[in-house]
Amino acid sequence: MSFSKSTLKMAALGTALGLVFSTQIAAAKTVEITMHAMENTVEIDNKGTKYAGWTFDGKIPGPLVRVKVGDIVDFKLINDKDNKESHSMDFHAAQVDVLDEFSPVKPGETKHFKFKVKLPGAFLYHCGAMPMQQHIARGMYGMIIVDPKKYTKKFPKPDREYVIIQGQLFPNADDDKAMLEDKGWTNSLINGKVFHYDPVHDPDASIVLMSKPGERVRIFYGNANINQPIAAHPIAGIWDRVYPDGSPNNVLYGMQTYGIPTFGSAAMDIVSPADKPTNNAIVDHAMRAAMRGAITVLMNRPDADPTLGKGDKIQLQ
Ligand SMILES: [Cu+2]
Repeated sequence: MSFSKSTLKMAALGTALGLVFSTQIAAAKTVEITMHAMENTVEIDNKGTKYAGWTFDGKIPGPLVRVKVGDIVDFKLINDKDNKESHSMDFHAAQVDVLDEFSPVKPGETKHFKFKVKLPGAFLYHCGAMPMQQHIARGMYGMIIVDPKKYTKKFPKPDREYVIIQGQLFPNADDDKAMLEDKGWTNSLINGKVFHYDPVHDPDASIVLMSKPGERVRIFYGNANINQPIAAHPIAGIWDRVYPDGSPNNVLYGMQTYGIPTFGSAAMDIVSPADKPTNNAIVDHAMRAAMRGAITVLMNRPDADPTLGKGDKIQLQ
């Protein structure tokens, strides 16, 4: 028995490629993420009203994913076998093949794919299974923040960070045709709940965003509406800087209101006066959204909870 020259050559080439490949993998950090597509009941307001949601990992929004430029995301989507629907994952931070990585996964099946994050920003992710507007409206969205390798003068490290993802509540969860036309929605959802962080408009609200006077607070604001843009404004303040799509490469200064398109985002910095306690209300200044739940209170006071807006308290539940 003997190996032909070409077989040996192939084997040698394979070894060489293997070495190059493993060196590349070793240089980048691989971040393993597993999510379950779930068809589960969620609470869509502060008093616990139930809704037939479709979710990533059981909540609206899905888990906050945070990686750094250059990392490799090793992702598994498990569609639980008791589900009725196919689901999928569309990461806006990925540059892949819509017909491959983002394709629908049947109940009981798992999709596994990897991608390298090449650009910094605050990207949304969502289910792309049809009817897509229904999978989004019922709650299948979230954010992946891709941090730059370094903070800079143009994009300084903030003192606190918060994620706000705004969506819409369609009480009739089965009417995907109405959803498509924005018919029948009753409320705006902020991280899955009406007036989630606004005790001024909802006495049942128990959480607010907090900072100390003078701190730089960075709001990563994502738009998970079906069709409507968001007019993001900090009442009683001015955005010190706005980074469209959360990218350090895009910077605007001194903005009153910034428009965020559907399934786009912005990172927006607010710095409150350092000499006194104040409050801001971060609103979607489109009144149809604000009055239906899209108001978030940011309290700036010396005794602000030091744990809020850091670590795992960035997307508050
Ligand atoms: Cu889905």
